[in-house]
Amino acid sequence: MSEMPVVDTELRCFERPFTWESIDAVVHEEGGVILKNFFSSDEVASFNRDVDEYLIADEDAGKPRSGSTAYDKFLGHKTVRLQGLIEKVPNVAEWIGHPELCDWAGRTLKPVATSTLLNAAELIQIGPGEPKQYLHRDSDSWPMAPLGEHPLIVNAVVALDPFTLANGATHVAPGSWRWDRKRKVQPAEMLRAVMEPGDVLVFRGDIVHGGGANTTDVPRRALSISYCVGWLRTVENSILNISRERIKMLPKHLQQLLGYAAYDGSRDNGGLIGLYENGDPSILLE
Ligand SMILES: O=C(O)CCC(=O)C(=O)O
Ligand SMILES: [Fe+2]
Repeated sequence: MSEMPVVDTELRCFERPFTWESIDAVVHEEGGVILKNFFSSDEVASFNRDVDEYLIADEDAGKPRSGSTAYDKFLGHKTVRLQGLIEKVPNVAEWIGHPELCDWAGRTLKPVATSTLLNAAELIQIGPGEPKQYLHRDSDSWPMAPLGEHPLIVNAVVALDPFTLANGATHVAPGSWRWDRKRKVQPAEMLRAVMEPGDVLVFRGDIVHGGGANTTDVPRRALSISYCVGWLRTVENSILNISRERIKMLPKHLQQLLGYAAYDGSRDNGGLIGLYENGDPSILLE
């Protein structure tokens, strides 16, 4: 009989004062941690008010329409997903560009990239009756990319509602980037990210995870901010989703995160990519 791997029964939690060094080490080894009270209740309340306002104005917003039946099921027919968030919820720019989250992403991806892109910033509101999402790795978006010691993508899921076992708290399998892709997950290997609003689940995008079923009668809202290596095609096309006028108003590091920077691969004997007219696309923002 094969031996069952030993996993903790709960995801590790950190609360300020914490050191990013210890978080980096746990994320690298186990795959993810929860940062308690990372955003304040005032920040969450104000963010939620802006999202409510947007959703009231457009009841059909965020329905899956990928054109693929399987992918739409993955996105969730009872789930509201908003992209292009910087146009819809202005203050989200500060969360996406949060210096500590961006630095964490940059450090984690540094062994495999010299700069980072926003892969996607999505509001994910799992509605009542939504079944459990397919377990997946966010890195499955690039199925040809090998799983290795260092992830190509990292994700910060901010709880904007309480995350409970009943309303869809994210399922997470620590250590699972070390598994063969075909390996079936055992239920005992999955943990749940039970969180309070303002808590953030930070994780390597190559661990097996997925949104939970929402068996309650109210939605479960989250903001997922994923960052990837700067040489990858991103899930969300930020350059098309966010107008150049809006991007011009953002700080430089966010402009770069959204794609207005060439990727310089010369550190690794590579070239420059993402060019505009043979040069850096930031010229378009002048
Ligand atoms: O909403 C969640 O808890 C996770 C969703 C997720 O993993 C995804 O859509 O890629
Ligand atoms: Fe995911």
